[in-house]
Amino acid sequence: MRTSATAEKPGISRRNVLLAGAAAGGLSACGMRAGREFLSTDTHPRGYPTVAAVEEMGRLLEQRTDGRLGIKIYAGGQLGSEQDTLEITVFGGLDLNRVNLAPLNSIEPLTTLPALPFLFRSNEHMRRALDSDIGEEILASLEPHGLIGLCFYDSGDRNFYNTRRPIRTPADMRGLKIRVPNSDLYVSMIRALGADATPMSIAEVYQALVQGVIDGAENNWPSYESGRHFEAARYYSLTRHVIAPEVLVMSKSRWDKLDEADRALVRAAAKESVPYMRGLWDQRVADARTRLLASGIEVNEIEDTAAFAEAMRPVWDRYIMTDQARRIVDAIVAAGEAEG
Ligand code: GTR
Repeated sequence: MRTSATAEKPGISRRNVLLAGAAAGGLSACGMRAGREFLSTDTHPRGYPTVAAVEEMGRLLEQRTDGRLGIKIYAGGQLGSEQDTLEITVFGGLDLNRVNLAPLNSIEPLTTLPALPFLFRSNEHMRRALDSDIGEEILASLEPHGLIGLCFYDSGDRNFYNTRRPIRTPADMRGLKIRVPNSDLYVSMIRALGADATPMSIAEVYQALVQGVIDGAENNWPSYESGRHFEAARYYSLTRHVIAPEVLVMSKSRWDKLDEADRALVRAAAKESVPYMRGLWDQRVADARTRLLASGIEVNEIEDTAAFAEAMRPVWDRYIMTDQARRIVDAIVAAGEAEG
């Protein structure tokens, strides 16, 4: 289990080269890469909105090509962490990958911007900003890294949960060991609140909570529920500090082998899966919230979210380093102000 406070830098480890080989070779040996069935992976299990959205995209592709194109999904993190499967995707061992923005942060700096703390005012604000040219610009920034950004999906708001106490003010965070995704941006956010950041894959969080390796983590209602983290960490505090999206990427090596017509089909099916996902997402958040409240967890609203925003604000300066980044952040903020 990784417990260092700095997120692991990208790089192609020997282990991941082996994993990539196993994924590409092993899956093709089983005949699963026959035809044009794209292989996709997701850390979430079947039934989770991100998985259902990619299934919908596959259904659209099959329908529009009489079964010539389709998608096979390895759900539930069975092929490894998001960081590992991203490397496999870059190598071409996987065709599609649905990840959070966090594991892309160390690959492409522009992906940190939508994950800046207290940037989006609401889910609506995020949807509107990323449906515009800004979203396309961030997706396109992945191409030099061997990935084609196809679309963003919802991830709702991330809140802190822990085994010790309700978080009401930034001072309540002091000294807590908080798991974060493998991203320096998240490490910086936690440190800005005076807590200790522990990057690790989401698959390890439940055990780490139970064993007391960490005191808490942060995530949206559906992930807090589906990872069963609520069983170990009963205090869920609605800081809503990040409203960053999920993203669906395709391996550029696979993309380069598609002709123009198939690329257009893939792009269109991905875009059309977005409104479908949004409907499922809103329902899933409401259902997860209802079930979690009924399970007896202790939930608290934050009276003064500005205190958290202020404490985390220095993180913005650290990650807005270029004119392009400043322009994107300004445009996102303006889209929120237009919302009123
Ligand atoms: C979830 C997200 C996952 C994963 C996870 C995490 O909200 O859907 O893709 O990134 O958070 O915290 O690792």
